Amino acid sequence: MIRRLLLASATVASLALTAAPAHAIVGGSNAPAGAYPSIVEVKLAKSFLCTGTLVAPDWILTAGHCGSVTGSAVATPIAFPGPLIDVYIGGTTPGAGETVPVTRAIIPPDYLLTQGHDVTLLQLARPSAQAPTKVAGAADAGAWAPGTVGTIAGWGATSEGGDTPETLQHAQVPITGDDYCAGAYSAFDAETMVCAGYPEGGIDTCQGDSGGPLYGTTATGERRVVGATSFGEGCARPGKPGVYARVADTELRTWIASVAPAAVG
Ligand code: 4AZ
Repeated sequence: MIRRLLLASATVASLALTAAPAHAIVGGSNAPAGAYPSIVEVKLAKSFLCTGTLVAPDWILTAGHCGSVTGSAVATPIAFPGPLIDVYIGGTTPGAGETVPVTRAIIPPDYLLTQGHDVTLLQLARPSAQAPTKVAGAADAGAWAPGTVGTIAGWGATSEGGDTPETLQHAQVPITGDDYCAGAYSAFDAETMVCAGYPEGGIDTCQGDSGGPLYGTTATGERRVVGATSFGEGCARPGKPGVYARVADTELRTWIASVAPAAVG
């Protein structure tokens, strides 16, 4: 399991020195302006890049390892102070999205205990003017059933170990079965993780896409968030699908609803 955040010994002070080069989606294409009003570029301590989704007017969903000061090296619910988190909402070029101050980052208490629960909620000081995309509800399970094609979007590297893009990237990937993902990753947990990708690889999330959306479509054609980019072995490798926090299923959706009721439904 690789969450290459390079925050191993991170203190906030050392972050600026140790942060990884910002690395998008592999195998994607430029997103048209305005196509994803809810996509968020998340910058931690001015240097370290994640992606997120505006899930309610004043709440952004991102990865647990993006909100935690120790990153993925030592999972902890100690969150980054809000003022060290910059967010750019709904843009398609770097730094161009709407900026709104972050009040605080909230990490699920279970993030400490297990390898799952890789989510963080960022509370905004005021509502964003962009249109949020809510987390899918219990009635929307078809939106992320195995074989269903979801949409990934993000600001991360466009090749494994490569550079970040000048334009927001997006692509489509099929959601895999849980057994398939368990075979690919020994740490797979079917309550808090869901995988997506082609068996032959080629299209995937990558470093810097962490926390960003895996979007699904409801039976009535509405976009909903079904996953938050979490980890994977490399990017777009055959047999190694991307792993996403399973935000629309009971365990994580219940926590999200308890913190930000407006984010689900
Ligand atoms: C990362 O390092 C990362 N291929 C995110 C997603 C994937 C791999 C790595 C999935 O943030």
